[in-house]
Amino acid sequence: MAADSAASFGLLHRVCKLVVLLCLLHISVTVVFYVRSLDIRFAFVQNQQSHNITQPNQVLTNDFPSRTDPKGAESYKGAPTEVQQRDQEDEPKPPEQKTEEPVKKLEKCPETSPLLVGPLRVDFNTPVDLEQIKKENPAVRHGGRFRPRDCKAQQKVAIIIPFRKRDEHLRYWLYYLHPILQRQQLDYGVYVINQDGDEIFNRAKLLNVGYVEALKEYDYECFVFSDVDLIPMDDRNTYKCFSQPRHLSVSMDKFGFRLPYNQYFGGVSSMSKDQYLKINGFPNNYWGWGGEDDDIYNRLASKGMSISRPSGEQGKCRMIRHQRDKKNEPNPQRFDRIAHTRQTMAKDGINSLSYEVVKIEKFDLFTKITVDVGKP
Ligand SMILES: *[C@@H]1O[C@H](CO)[C@@H](O)[C@H](O)[C@H]1NC(C)=O
Ligand SMILES: [Mn+2]
Repeated sequence: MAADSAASFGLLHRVCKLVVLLCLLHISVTVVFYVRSLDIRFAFVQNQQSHNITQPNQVLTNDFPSRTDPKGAESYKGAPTEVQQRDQEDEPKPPEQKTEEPVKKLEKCPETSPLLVGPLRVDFNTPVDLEQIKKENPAVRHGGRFRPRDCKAQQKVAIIIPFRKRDEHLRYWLYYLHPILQRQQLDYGVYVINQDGDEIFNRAKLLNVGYVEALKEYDYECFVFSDVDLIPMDDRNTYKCFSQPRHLSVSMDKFGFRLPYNQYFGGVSSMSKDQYLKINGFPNNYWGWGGEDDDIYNRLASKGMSISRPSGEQGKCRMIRHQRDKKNEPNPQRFDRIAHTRQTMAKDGINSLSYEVVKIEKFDLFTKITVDVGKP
């Protein structure tokens, strides 16, 4: 009997010890997780990006084509002519230095341009040619520069387009965007940053180059980074900067007019000089397709910035369908890279950018800067 109870007491003792130990373990694990909760949340965000689960939604809403406002389509042709005629009168072909001078004696343009028309018809069925676009946009000056005649623009905007062998897309971009940007009353310039050679493509590095090269030419305060194949379907989606970095291509037809995921920052975005410098610009070492936009998002988030976006309605846009480019294969290192943005961003960015300008060409509707960005 005595031996029995001694044995069960011993067992109880051991069970109690085990329970206490488990409690301690539980508490320490809880504490560790609590302390690292920020990191975990961050990793979760990256996880969402790396999965990239959402596939392009092929379903187009039925009401999409009829959404086009006929009035909008009409004034689309009509609105700019007023601007054009005035410009033709006194400035046949101004030397481009003129743009560098500060605009004097002009009132600031209103916060919201009165020239906007709203939804636009966008399609890629009829080819467009540069001569035609030039004729339709006589107020656009050499090198793809424009500023409103009757008021001082709210912002000086450089539009940076990473590019290689997409001339047809560029023509559509110029055809649709020049009238829109003029109606938005921006003081803007269009910079096509053309990657020289046939090495693997580096979108983010080209964007960095565009930032530096545009600033050499004019005192830009805002930078819009746009893929060449994305066209906004509403001119109320103003290509300017906001108090937070802006994501403009928020509802692409390619993704069923939805954001593919909350942290998505690809396609078309804008940043002020300050915002851009705060994150040390963009990464230079994403060669090939994908991830560089997620890296940029991580940079912004790690500096405590948030993303500003237009409404889904105003943020609609269309992507010109195309095959995947040669020499722009998905980058197998991208998942690993975006997992370490916070560790790498201070060393990799505008402060480590190196490239060589091969050629600068001023066309009527844009400035083309061909650069050697090297290879991995
Ligand atoms: C995920 O997909 C988006 C949309 O196509 C793309 O922009 C982004 O770079 C992709 N990210 C990764 C890590 O592949
Ligand atoms: Mn594309």
